[in-house]
Amino acid sequence: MSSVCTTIPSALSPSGAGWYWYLRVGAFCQHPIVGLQVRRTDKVGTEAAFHAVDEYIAWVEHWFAIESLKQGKQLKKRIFIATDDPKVVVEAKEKYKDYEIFADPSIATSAQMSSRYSDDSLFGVITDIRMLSKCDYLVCTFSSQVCRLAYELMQVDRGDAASWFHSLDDIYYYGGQQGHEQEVIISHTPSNEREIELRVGDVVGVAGNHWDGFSKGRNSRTGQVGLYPSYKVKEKWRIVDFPSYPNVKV
Ligand SMILES: Nc1nc2c(ncn2[C@@H]2O[C@H](COP(=O)(O)OP(=O)(O)OP(=O)(O)O)[C@@H](O)[C@H]2O)c(=O)[nH]1
Ligand SMILES: [Mg+2]
Repeated sequence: MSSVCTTIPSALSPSGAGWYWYLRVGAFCQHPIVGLQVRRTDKVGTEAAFHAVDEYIAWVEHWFAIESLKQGKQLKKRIFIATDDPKVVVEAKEKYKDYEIFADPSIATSAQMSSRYSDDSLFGVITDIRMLSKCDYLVCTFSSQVCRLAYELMQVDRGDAASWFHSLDDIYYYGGQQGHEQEVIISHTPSNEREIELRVGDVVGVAGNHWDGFSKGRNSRTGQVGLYPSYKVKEKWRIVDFPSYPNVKV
Protein backbone atom coordinates (compact mmCIF):
# COMPACT_ATOMS: atom_id res chain seq x y z
CA MET A 1 0.00 0.00 0.00
CA SER A 2 1.43 3.34 -0.97
CA SER A 3 -0.41 5.31 1.67
CA VAL A 4 2.06 4.73 4.45
CA CYS A 5 5.44 6.31 4.96
CA THR A 6 7.90 4.63 2.66
CA THR A 7 10.33 4.48 5.56
CA ILE A 8 8.23 1.79 7.22
CA PRO A 9 9.54 -1.54 5.93
CA SER A 10 6.87 -4.08 4.99
CA ALA A 11 4.63 -2.35 7.47
CA LEU A 12 1.45 -3.92 6.26
CA SER A 13 2.61 -7.48 5.99
CA PRO A 14 0.54 -9.29 8.62
CA SER A 15 3.35 -11.75 9.16
CA GLY A 16 5.90 -9.07 9.95
CA ALA A 17 6.41 -7.31 13.26
CA GLY A 18 6.17 -4.11 11.23
CA TRP A 19 2.45 -4.59 10.97
CA TYR A 20 1.94 -4.51 14.73
CA TRP A 21 4.27 -1.55 15.04
CA TYR A 22 2.41 0.19 12.26
CA LEU A 23 -0.96 -0.36 13.90
CA ARG A 24 0.33 1.21 17.09
CA VAL A 25 2.13 4.25 15.76
CA GLY A 26 1.96 4.26 11.98
CA ALA A 27 0.33 7.09 10.17
CA PHE A 28 0.09 8.72 6.82
CA CYS A 29 3.21 10.61 5.80
CA GLN A 30 1.33 13.56 4.47
CA HIS A 31 -1.57 15.34 6.02
CA PRO A 32 -4.30 16.33 5.85
CA ILE A 33 -6.01 13.22 4.58
CA VAL A 34 -9.69 12.35 4.74
CA GLY A 35 -10.78 8.75 5.35
CA LEU A 36 -13.78 7.29 3.54
CA GLN A 37 -15.40 4.06 4.60
CA VAL A 38 -17.79 2.83 1.97
CA ARG A 39 -19.78 -0.11 3.33
CA ARG A 40 -21.48 -2.15 0.64
CA THR A 41 -22.11 -5.89 -0.02
CA ASP A 42 -24.34 -7.51 2.63
CA LYS A 43 -25.16 -4.20 4.34
CA VAL A 44 -26.90 -2.47 1.46
CA GLY A 45 -30.65 -2.92 1.31
CA THR A 46 -30.68 -4.94 4.55
CA GLU A 47 -29.36 -2.72 7.34
CA ALA A 48 -28.50 0.44 5.43
CA ALA A 49 -29.22 2.33 2.22
CA PHE A 50 -26.86 2.59 -0.75
CA HIS A 51 -24.76 5.74 -0.93
CA ALA A 52 -22.93 6.63 -4.12
CA VAL A 53 -19.24 7.54 -4.04
CA ASP A 54 -20.19 11.08 -5.14
CA GLU A 55 -22.11 11.59 -1.91
CA TYR A 56 -18.99 10.88 0.12
CA ILE A 57 -16.87 13.09 -2.12
CA ALA A 58 -19.28 16.02 -1.72
CA TRP A 59 -18.43 16.08 1.98
CA VAL A 60 -14.72 15.63 1.28
CA GLU A 61 -14.85 18.65 -1.06
CA HIS A 62 -16.60 20.62 1.64
CA TRP A 63 -14.00 19.70 4.24
CA PHE A 64 -11.02 20.53 2.05
CA ALA A 65 -12.58 23.87 1.03
CA ILE A 66 -12.94 24.87 4.69
CA GLU A 67 -9.56 23.47 5.71
CA SER A 68 -7.85 25.29 2.81
CA LEU A 69 -9.38 28.55 4.02
CA LYS A 70 -8.29 27.84 7.60
CA GLN A 71 -4.73 27.08 6.54
CA GLY A 72 -4.62 29.94 4.02
CA LYS A 73 -3.45 27.74 1.14
CA GLN A 74 -4.94 25.38 -1.43
CA LEU A 75 -4.52 21.91 0.01
CA LYS A 76 -3.87 18.82 -2.05
CA LYS A 77 -6.97 16.63 -1.79
CA ARG A 78 -5.88 13.32 -0.32
CA ILE A 79 -8.22 10.52 0.65
CA PHE A 80 -7.89 7.04 2.04
CA ILE A 81 -10.65 4.60 1.06
CA ALA A 82 -11.63 1.59 3.15
CA THR A 83 -14.35 -0.56 1.66
CA ASP A 84 -15.66 -4.07 1.23
CA ASP A 85 -16.25 -3.39 -2.47
CA PRO A 86 -13.18 -3.01 -4.72
CA LYS A 87 -15.29 -1.34 -7.43
CA VAL A 88 -15.51 1.71 -5.20
CA VAL A 89 -11.76 2.29 -5.48
CA VAL A 90 -11.84 1.87 -9.27
CA GLU A 91 -14.72 4.33 -9.58
CA ALA A 92 -13.07 6.92 -7.34
CA LYS A 93 -9.78 6.72 -9.24
CA GLU A 94 -11.54 7.10 -12.58
CA LYS A 95 -13.71 10.02 -11.52
CA TYR A 96 -11.55 12.08 -9.22
CA LYS A 97 -8.35 12.64 -11.13
CA ASP A 98 -7.44 15.69 -9.07
CA TYR A 99 -7.32 13.59 -5.92
CA GLU A 100 -4.49 11.59 -4.45
CA ILE A 101 -6.23 8.35 -3.56
CA PHE A 102 -4.87 5.73 -1.20
CA ALA A 103 -6.50 2.34 -0.96
CA ASP A 104 -5.50 -1.28 -0.99
CA PRO A 105 -7.62 -3.14 -3.57
CA SER A 106 -6.43 -6.50 -2.20
CA ILE A 107 -7.88 -5.66 1.23
CA ALA A 108 -11.17 -4.60 -0.36
CA THR A 109 -11.24 -7.79 -2.43
CA SER A 110 -10.63 -10.01 0.58
CA ALA A 111 -13.44 -8.20 2.44
CA GLN A 112 -16.08 -9.45 0.03
CA MET A 113 -18.56 -12.04 1.26
CA SER A 114 -16.79 -15.03 -0.31
CA SER A 115 -13.44 -14.45 1.40
CA ARG A 116 -14.40 -12.41 4.43
CA TYR A 117 -13.83 -15.16 6.99
CA SER A 118 -10.12 -15.59 6.33
CA ASP A 119 -7.07 -14.45 8.28
CA ASP A 120 -6.02 -12.12 5.46
CA SER A 121 -9.39 -10.45 5.48
CA LEU A 122 -9.28 -10.05 9.25
CA PHE A 123 -5.86 -8.39 9.05
CA GLY A 124 -7.28 -6.24 6.26
CA VAL A 125 -10.23 -4.91 8.21
CA ILE A 126 -8.10 -4.24 11.29
CA THR A 127 -5.65 -2.31 9.11
CA ASP A 128 -8.46 -0.35 7.48
CA ILE A 129 -10.00 0.58 10.82
CA ARG A 130 -6.68 1.72 12.25
CA MET A 131 -5.85 3.75 9.16
CA LEU A 132 -9.26 5.41 9.15
CA SER A 133 -8.68 6.40 12.75
CA LYS A 134 -5.42 8.11 11.75
CA CYS A 135 -7.11 10.34 9.18
CA ASP A 136 -7.89 13.99 9.85
CA TYR A 137 -11.57 13.60 9.06
CA LEU A 138 -13.95 10.70 8.36
CA VAL A 139 -16.77 10.47 5.86
CA CYS A 140 -18.73 7.27 6.25
CA THR A 141 -21.97 5.67 7.36
CA PHE A 142 -22.26 5.25 11.12
CA SER A 143 -24.65 2.37 10.49
CA SER A 144 -21.41 0.40 10.08
CA GLN A 145 -19.58 -0.69 13.20
CA VAL A 146 -16.38 -0.54 11.17
CA CYS A 147 -16.56 3.23 10.89
CA ARG A 148 -17.88 3.74 14.40
CA LEU A 149 -14.90 1.77 15.73
CA ALA A 150 -12.50 3.91 13.66
CA TYR A 151 -14.13 7.00 15.15
CA GLU A 152 -13.85 5.59 18.68
CA LEU A 153 -10.12 4.99 18.13
CA MET A 154 -9.84 8.53 16.84
CA GLN A 155 -11.32 9.71 20.13
CA VAL A 156 -8.67 7.76 22.04
CA ASP A 157 -5.88 9.32 19.98
CA ARG A 158 -7.14 12.90 19.89
CA GLY A 159 -9.14 13.39 23.06
CA ASP A 160 -12.14 14.92 21.34
CA ALA A 161 -12.90 14.01 17.74
CA ALA A 162 -16.56 15.01 17.91
CA SER A 163 -16.34 17.34 14.93
CA TRP A 164 -14.01 15.21 12.85
CA PHE A 165 -16.53 13.14 10.95
CA HIS A 166 -19.57 13.25 8.75
CA SER A 167 -21.93 10.29 8.75
CA LEU A 168 -24.19 9.91 5.73
CA ASP A 169 -26.74 7.99 7.75
CA ASP A 170 -26.91 7.21 11.48
CA ILE A 171 -25.87 9.46 14.31
CA TYR A 172 -23.19 7.96 16.54
CA TYR A 173 -24.27 5.21 18.90
CA TYR A 174 -22.60 2.52 20.88
CA GLY A 175 -24.19 -0.89 20.33
CA GLY A 176 -26.18 -1.69 23.48
CA GLN A 177 -25.99 1.83 24.85
CA GLN A 178 -28.68 3.38 27.07
CA GLY A 179 -31.44 5.24 25.26
CA HIS A 180 -30.25 8.45 23.60
CA GLU A 181 -32.44 11.22 24.97
CA GLN A 182 -32.97 14.83 24.02
CA GLU A 183 -34.79 17.61 25.86
CA VAL A 184 -37.17 19.96 24.09
CA ILE A 185 -36.12 23.64 24.25
CA ILE A 186 -38.63 25.06 21.71
CA SER A 187 -42.23 23.85 21.40
CA HIS A 188 -43.39 22.41 18.10
CA THR A 189 -46.84 22.12 16.55
CA PRO A 190 -46.91 19.43 13.83
CA SER A 191 -47.46 20.79 10.33
CA ASN A 192 -48.28 17.37 8.84
CA GLU A 193 -49.10 13.84 10.03
CA ARG A 194 -45.44 12.75 9.94
CA GLU A 195 -44.44 15.28 12.60
CA ILE A 196 -45.00 15.08 16.37
CA GLU A 197 -45.92 17.67 18.95
CA LEU A 198 -43.23 18.93 21.35
CA ARG A 199 -43.58 20.97 24.53
CA VAL A 200 -40.67 22.63 26.29
CA GLY A 201 -39.23 20.16 28.79
CA ASP A 202 -40.48 17.03 26.98
CA VAL A 203 -37.96 14.22 26.68
CA VAL A 204 -37.55 12.64 23.25
CA GLY A 205 -35.75 9.38 22.53
CA VAL A 206 -33.95 10.10 19.27
CA ALA A 207 -33.82 7.36 16.66
CA GLY A 208 -31.96 9.25 13.95
CA ASN A 209 -31.20 12.49 12.18
CA HIS A 210 -32.75 12.70 8.72
CA TRP A 211 -30.17 15.31 7.63
CA ASP A 212 -32.87 17.60 6.25
CA GLY A 213 -33.40 19.63 9.39
CA PHE A 214 -35.54 16.94 11.02
CA SER A 215 -34.88 14.09 13.42
CA LYS A 216 -37.07 11.10 14.15
CA GLY A 217 -37.89 10.08 17.68
CA ARG A 218 -40.39 9.17 20.36
CA ASN A 219 -41.86 11.73 22.73
CA SER A 220 -41.91 9.99 26.11
CA ARG A 221 -44.78 12.21 27.37
CA THR A 222 -47.19 11.46 24.51
CA GLY A 223 -45.78 8.18 23.19
CA GLN A 224 -45.92 9.68 19.69
CA VAL A 225 -43.27 8.62 17.20
CA GLY A 226 -42.38 10.89 14.29
CA LEU A 227 -40.36 13.79 12.95
CA TYR A 228 -39.45 17.04 14.70
CA PRO A 229 -37.10 19.93 13.87
CA SER A 230 -33.66 18.98 15.19
CA TYR A 231 -32.91 22.50 16.44
CA LYS A 232 -35.84 22.40 18.88
CA VAL A 233 -34.08 19.96 21.21
CA LYS A 234 -30.79 19.74 23.05
CA GLU A 235 -28.85 16.75 24.32
CA LYS A 236 -30.02 15.42 27.67
CA TRP A 237 -26.71 14.41 29.15
CA ARG A 238 -26.48 11.79 31.85
CA ILE A 239 -23.75 13.11 34.10
CA VAL A 240 -22.03 10.62 36.32
CA ASP A 241 -19.35 11.00 38.94
CA PHE A 242 -16.16 9.20 38.10
CA PRO A 243 -14.23 7.84 41.07
CA SER A 244 -11.17 9.98 41.74
CA TYR A 245 -9.32 7.51 44.05
CA PRO A 246 -8.02 10.26 46.37
CA ASN A 247 -6.09 7.72 48.46
CA VAL A 248 -3.97 6.56 45.57
CA LYS A 249 -0.64 8.39 45.44
CA VAL A 250 0.69 9.18 41.98
N1 LIG B 1 -11.31 -4.43 4.93
C1 LIG B 1 -12.56 -3.98 5.15
N2 LIG B 1 -13.54 -4.85 5.45
C2 LIG B 1 -14.76 -4.37 5.67
C3 LIG B 1 -15.06 -2.99 5.60
N3 LIG B 1 -16.37 -2.83 5.88
C4 LIG B 1 -16.87 -4.06 6.10
N4 LIG B 1 -15.90 -4.99 5.99
C5 LIG B 1 -16.07 -6.44 6.13
O1 LIG B 1 -17.40 -6.65 6.56
C6 LIG B 1 -17.41 -7.30 7.81
C7 LIG B 1 -18.56 -6.80 8.64
O2 LIG B 1 -18.86 -7.87 9.38
P1 LIG B 1 -20.11 -7.96 10.33
O3 LIG B 1 -20.01 -9.28 11.01
O4 LIG B 1 -21.37 -7.58 9.60
O5 LIG B 1 -19.69 -6.85 11.37
P2 LIG B 1 -20.50 -5.67 12.00
O6 LIG B 1 -19.82 -5.36 13.29
O7 LIG B 1 -21.96 -5.93 11.97
O8 LIG B 1 -20.12 -4.46 10.99
P3 LIG B 1 -21.11 -3.68 10.04
O9 LIG B 1 -21.94 -4.71 9.31
O10 LIG B 1 -20.24 -2.90 9.09
O11 LIG B 1 -21.90 -2.81 10.95
C8 LIG B 1 -16.05 -7.03 8.42
O12 LIG B 1 -15.68 -7.99 9.34
C9 LIG B 1 -15.16 -7.03 7.17
O13 LIG B 1 -14.87 -8.35 6.80
C10 LIG B 1 -14.00 -2.10 5.29
O14 LIG B 1 -14.15 -0.88 5.21
N5 LIG B 1 -12.78 -2.64 5.07
MG1 LIG C 1 -22.88 -6.35 10.18
